[in-house]
Amino acid sequence: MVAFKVLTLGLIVSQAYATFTLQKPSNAHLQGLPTSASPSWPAASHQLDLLHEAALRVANHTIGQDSVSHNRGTCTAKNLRVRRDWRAFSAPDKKAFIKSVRCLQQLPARTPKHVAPGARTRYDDFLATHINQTQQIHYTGTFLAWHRYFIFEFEQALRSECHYTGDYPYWVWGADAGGMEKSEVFDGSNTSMSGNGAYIPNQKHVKLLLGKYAPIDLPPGTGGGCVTSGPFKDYKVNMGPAALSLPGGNVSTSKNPLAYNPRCLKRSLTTELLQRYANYTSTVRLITENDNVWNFEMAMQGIPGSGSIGVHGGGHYSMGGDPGRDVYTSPGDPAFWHHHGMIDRVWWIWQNLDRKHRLHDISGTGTFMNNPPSPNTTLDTVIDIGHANGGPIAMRELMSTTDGPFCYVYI
Ligand SMILES: *[C@@H]1O[C@H](CO)[C@@H](O)[C@H](O)[C@H]1NC(C)=O
Ligand SMILES: *[C@@H]1O[C@H](CO)[C@@H](O)[C@H](O)[C@H]1NC(C)=O
Ligand SMILES: *[C@@H]1O[C@H](CO)[C@@H](O)[C@H](O)[C@H]1NC(C)=O
Ligand SMILES: *[C@@H]1O[C@H](CO)[C@@H](O)[C@H](O)[C@H]1NC(C)=O
Ligand SMILES: *[C@@H]1O[C@H](CO)[C@@H](O)[C@H](O)[C@H]1NC(C)=O
Ligand SMILES: *[C@@H]1O[C@H](CO)[C@@H](O)[C@H](O)[C@H]1NC(C)=O
Ligand SMILES: [Cu+2]
Repeated sequence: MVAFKVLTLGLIVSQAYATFTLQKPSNAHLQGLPTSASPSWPAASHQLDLLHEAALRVANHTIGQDSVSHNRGTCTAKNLRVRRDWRAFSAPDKKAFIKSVRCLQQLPARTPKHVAPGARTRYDDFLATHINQTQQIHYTGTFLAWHRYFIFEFEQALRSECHYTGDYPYWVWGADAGGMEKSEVFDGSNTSMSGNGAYIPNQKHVKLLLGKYAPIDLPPGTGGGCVTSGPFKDYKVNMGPAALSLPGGNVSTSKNPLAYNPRCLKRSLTTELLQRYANYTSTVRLITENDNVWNFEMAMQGIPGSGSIGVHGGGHYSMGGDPGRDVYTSPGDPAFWHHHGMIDRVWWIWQNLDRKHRLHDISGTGTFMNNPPSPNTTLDTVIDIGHANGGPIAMRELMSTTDGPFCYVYI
């Protein structure tokens, strides 16, 4: 068994150093494009579309031209895949995606019992890997590329083991900042990723402990119990919790988060968190106001001490419940894949708006806020996703979505 340090987000960052400065971006390459975010959500939504279109033009134009991967040249316009907004999926498209996720949740695990006794399904192989590596893949130099590879290999498993032939989805946070209950991802219909949890009255607020920093107060949301409808009503989260923030301020942990602990999927949809941290304006700000990857990845995850949990934390915690409020166990919520599709899309937009400087930009080390200290992440750093899928792979293969193992763009 792996020695486990089960810590809350707060305890891990308690020794975090660093003062952060925002640099003035050099926007020469963004001619005619927004260079700052509009405070109006509809206007910012339009800005996001413009930034996306510009990124897509560049990405389409540079297919096959990347030069760092060993796989150079295997991605062409012919085998290019696209990733799409969940709202652009037809009902049959949505059902096909959902069906393949449910299929992975029924296939037997590959992870050996002695490695993760709770991993019962192929879906759990991904969950076990994320629990196991949480402290090496968040607030690290590998954060963006690791999750790019992780969701790509999940997509590969859907295709090769569950006959999925559709596109990979992303969740546009800003579109749901007016009410998550109406979201096509969370409305509880048969074409959603299931909806809210059963309503539990009088829930106290959640407090995210941030070590020496003031705790961040999160409202409790509109659900709290098990999801009551939709495709994942009977799905069981098999592992965790590892560091689950509970209403009232406690954190729930288990002695071995990889042990078998089947329980319902709980949610407590919290629109207020999307409004605060992941609205259209904050998404456009993230893209336009950060000119190096350190600032970008820190703003995305929330700069410790700033009071922000970023679009990344905003999306995760807005699902609420269990495992949505547990950084380690978050892939146990099947909407994880839509959320991280959007995370990858935002990185892809940011990269393509200044490919020359940003495609291979890496900053950070191999440990959560460099605690304990570890070497800088570089293009040569090798990551792996354990028994989930794929094999060990160098960061250099993961920087472009049309190079290395990848061949996709966002539309
Ligand atoms: C880029 O390629 C995608 C996929 O082939 C296509 O759907 C899209 O229209 C293209 N967009 C631009 C701006 O070239
Ligand atoms: C967790 O990581 C360690 C070290 O890389 C590895 O030996 C172990 O098999 C991993 N466990 C899981 C569940 O992937
Ligand atoms: C949703 O699926 C359930 C279970 O398969 C079924 O009973 C129900 O009629 C479906 N509802 C709609 C609106 O399709
Ligand atoms: C928090 O945990 C403590 C100790 O286990 C317990 O006494 C208390 O009731 C818990 N508080 C809440 C709000 O669950
Ligand atoms: C949108 O998000 C930003 C955080 O990035 C926040 O400062 C702002 O208040 C939010 N907008 C609204 C209208 O809530
Ligand atoms: C690691 O990265 C930091 C920040 O970019 C840099 O100051 C430092 O010199 C690097 N360390 C090594 C050993 O390259
Ligand atoms: Cu993660």
